Amino acid sequence: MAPRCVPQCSKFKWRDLVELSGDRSEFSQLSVVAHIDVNAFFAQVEQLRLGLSKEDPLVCVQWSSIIAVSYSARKYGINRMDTLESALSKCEGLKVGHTAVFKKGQSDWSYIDYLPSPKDHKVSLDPYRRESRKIMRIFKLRCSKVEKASVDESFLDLGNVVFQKLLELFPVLKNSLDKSFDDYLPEIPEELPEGLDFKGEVIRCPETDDQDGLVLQDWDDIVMLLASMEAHDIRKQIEKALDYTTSCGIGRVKTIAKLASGLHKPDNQTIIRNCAIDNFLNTHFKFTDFWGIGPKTSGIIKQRLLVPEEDSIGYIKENFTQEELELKLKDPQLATRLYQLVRGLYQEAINTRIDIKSMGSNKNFRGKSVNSVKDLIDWLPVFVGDLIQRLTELDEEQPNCIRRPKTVAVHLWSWNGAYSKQCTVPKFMDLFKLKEVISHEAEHLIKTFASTFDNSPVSLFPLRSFSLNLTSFEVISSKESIDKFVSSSKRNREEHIDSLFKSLGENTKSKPKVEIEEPKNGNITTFLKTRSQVETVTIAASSEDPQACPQCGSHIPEEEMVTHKDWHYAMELQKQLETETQPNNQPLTDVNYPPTSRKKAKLDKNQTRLPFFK
Ligand code: DCP
Ligand code: CA
Repeated sequence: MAPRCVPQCSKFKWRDLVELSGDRSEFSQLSVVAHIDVNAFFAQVEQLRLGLSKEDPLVCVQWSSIIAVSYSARKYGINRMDTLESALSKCEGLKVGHTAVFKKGQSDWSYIDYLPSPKDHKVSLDPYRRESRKIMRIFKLRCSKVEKASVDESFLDLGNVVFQKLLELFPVLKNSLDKSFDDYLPEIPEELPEGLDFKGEVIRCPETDDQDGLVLQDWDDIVMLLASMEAHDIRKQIEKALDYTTSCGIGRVKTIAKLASGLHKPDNQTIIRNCAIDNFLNTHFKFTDFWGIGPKTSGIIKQRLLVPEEDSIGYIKENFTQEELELKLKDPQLATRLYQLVRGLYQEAINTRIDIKSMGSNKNFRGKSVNSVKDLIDWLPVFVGDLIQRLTELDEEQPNCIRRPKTVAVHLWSWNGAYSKQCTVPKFMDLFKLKEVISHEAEHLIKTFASTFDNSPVSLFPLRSFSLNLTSFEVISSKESIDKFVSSSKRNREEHIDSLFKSLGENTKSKPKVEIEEPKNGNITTFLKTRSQVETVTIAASSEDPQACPQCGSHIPEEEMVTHKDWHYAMELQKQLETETQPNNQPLTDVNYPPTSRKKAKLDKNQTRLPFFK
């Protein structure tokens, strides 16, 4: 039954409405956010890859562990805790899709038509990330602000699009040229325009809804109704274009939308009007269900507020003012957050940028499968390939904000302990160059480190686990997009490096004839001699002279350090070229940089007239 309008004097001002159209619409009093989560994500990807229907029960596995269960398989009582064996015993016709894998020694993943062994394979999640990016593209076409929360979850700020719809559909809003920001909005009309109705499951509000159905009283109810139609449309577009079903929650803030999206799964959406927030939270959740309240924080809250197991949200809401929460919790920030969370008022920004700080590729090894330096180095292409793939994705996702790591680190876990070693790398824009440098540095770090065990009674092998990490990511602005070799404003150095990489790509043993300018105070002989003692030099140098080069120990003025380090790189690469046969890699093309995204008009707080009707 369509909802009825029972207009009340609006609680909202024109300012609230106008803010819905701006850059920070998620902070408007009329804000509306959707959380969309793909159903049994990896299982749906595997179902499509294998040409199966949604009715075919399927599990996605990693070795013999189940990592995703299709909804048709869930009907047989299969869940992630099952082993593959127990799942097969619950459902005879169960289909099994194994994730894609890298094979030892190879930098590209593939699907193989047998159950791969973890002994010589590593799982690749790249296929799922690719599908995730396709979904993201649709979100971004439909909505100006999208936050990727995980591989299959996103928050969409629907404020802007709902604002447009409000103006299109409600003349009472459009024809109010003489209003000021601090005037209250008019009452909602008594009749909704034709065709408007909620899409999905609407949580009831005991105070306003009655036996005849849902009641709309103010503009926030209409905002939610329009948002539900929009979210439904976006989800159906995803299903039509990509064949994935999703679940969705719609509410005033991210935490409410997130909790709501899990309520009706699969392929459905749940709408929480502001008037229904209390009923929704009290009926279905505890305060520990809120996103961002981890075990440690919840422990503190439980202990200091003596929260009962049942109705914890209602208890906190009814028994503590904000000041009392501050006094009891002794943490004003947490007190404010909790106060707002239990009322569904906790407004958070929709973060459209991924602020990556580090990236790792790791693997646990079985038995004695990695029993020597050579065994480990044979695995390197897999780790490097995995990381370069993810850097490529990062560039694609945020072409205006290219990030590169400053540091490469290797972490090795043997039966005797855990060890780490790291070094800095130049921030190459060109991922082909970066790939070569990472491979080279990782190999060098491993060899240097393993050599310290040469005369030791303790053995590094067999290795239990290994991780290659890229850390200290920094944004390279489009202005700075030329590799560091250029930023040192020494063109000959750039040409030199380019020629080095060209020869790497051409699989030639010929030595490029290049002149390298010797940096001030630099000493190549010292460097080459101390090459295997990089770490020792770093520690010794840094304790005595903060401006010592970590590689050769020479004192270098701060402003010349980058140039100096670049020089080391050039020397290293040249040395490597002289001694090794290089793989036949073709250089990747550089990433493109589209112009900055379109700007939206900001609401000027001093402005008193409404700009959008002009
Ligand atoms: N995943 C995983 N290991 C886990 C949890 C999840 O590899 N322990 C992967 C597989 C999932 C995907 O992440 O498909 C998304 O995780 P979700 O928690 O969203 O679970 P699903 O999408 O599989 O199911 P649901 O429909 O309940 O969201
Ligand atoms: Ca999911």
